[in-house]
Amino acid sequence: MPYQRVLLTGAAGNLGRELRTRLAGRFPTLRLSDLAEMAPAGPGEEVVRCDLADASAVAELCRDVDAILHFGGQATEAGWDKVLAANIAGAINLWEGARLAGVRRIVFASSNHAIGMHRRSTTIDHRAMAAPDGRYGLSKAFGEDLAALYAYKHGVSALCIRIGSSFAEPADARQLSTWMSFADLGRMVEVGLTADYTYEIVYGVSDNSRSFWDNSNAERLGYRPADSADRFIETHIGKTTDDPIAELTQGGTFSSSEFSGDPDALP
Ligand code: NAI
Ligand code: 15L
Repeated sequence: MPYQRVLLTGAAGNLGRELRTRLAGRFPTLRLSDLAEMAPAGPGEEVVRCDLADASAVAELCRDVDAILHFGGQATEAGWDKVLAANIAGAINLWEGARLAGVRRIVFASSNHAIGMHRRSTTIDHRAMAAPDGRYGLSKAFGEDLAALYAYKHGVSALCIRIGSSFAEPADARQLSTWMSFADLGRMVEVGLTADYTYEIVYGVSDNSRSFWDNSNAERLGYRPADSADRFIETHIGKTTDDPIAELTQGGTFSSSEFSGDPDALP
């Protein structure tokens, strides 16, 4: 059944602005939301400012929506107060608002930092255990479990995209493994909206030969990345950090920040 109204959270952010452009005209109505100011509504758009931490405002935001692209929230490591409000309370409010409004599907911008403590030398797939590399990563692992609860118990299907590094170009040697082009992000979101599934985890990554991840689950669902970080290998290869924990782990400096554990114990 086609979607009449799709909600995009985080619409003022880097990826939200990309998706807004790519999704223009794709649905009868695209409802755009963020805490921050957004460009005024164009044809087929609604713009609603809303704090994800405000449960009643989020419930209202979800009304008359068929599907949600949840990209809003704290997007890097931060203190518990920010992570708790934007990503944990915010996610609870969003999924509960979705359930109350009869939303059928949520495509969730999870992060590689949900599994960031895994070693780079281990190629992991969507079944790997969570190994968050900080408070932010933990909030994404929580969001994935919350999505499973609402998918299996309440019928709100969910695709959790563990996005690697989605920027215009890879910025360093690590991103030769983790980079996802904006166009491939758009392709993955399209899979999230249209494929037949109840609950799935995939990696948000382009077709990088140096990827840390086996993304066969995304391919099974229909994802066909067209870009690759490989054309930037010459630019970044060898430009590693002098941070051994960052170099050892998939999460990089998110993992090494505040690290006080045993490197030999890492998964
Ligand atoms: P961003 O920081 O540019 O965008 C996030 C947006 O969320 C901002 O516009 C911000 O105002 C909004 N926001 C923050 N707290 C909010 C709240 N309490 N209520 C409502 N809105 C709030 O980040 P970016 O790069 O666009 O990322 C988008 C999503 O994708 C985030 O959830 C991030 O965790 C996830 N992600 C992004 C990656 C990337 O490489 N860009 C990698 C992995 C995950
Ligand atoms: C993320 O989750 C962040 O949102 C983004 O800013 C990058 O740091 C990315 O991960 C990454 O791991 O490169």
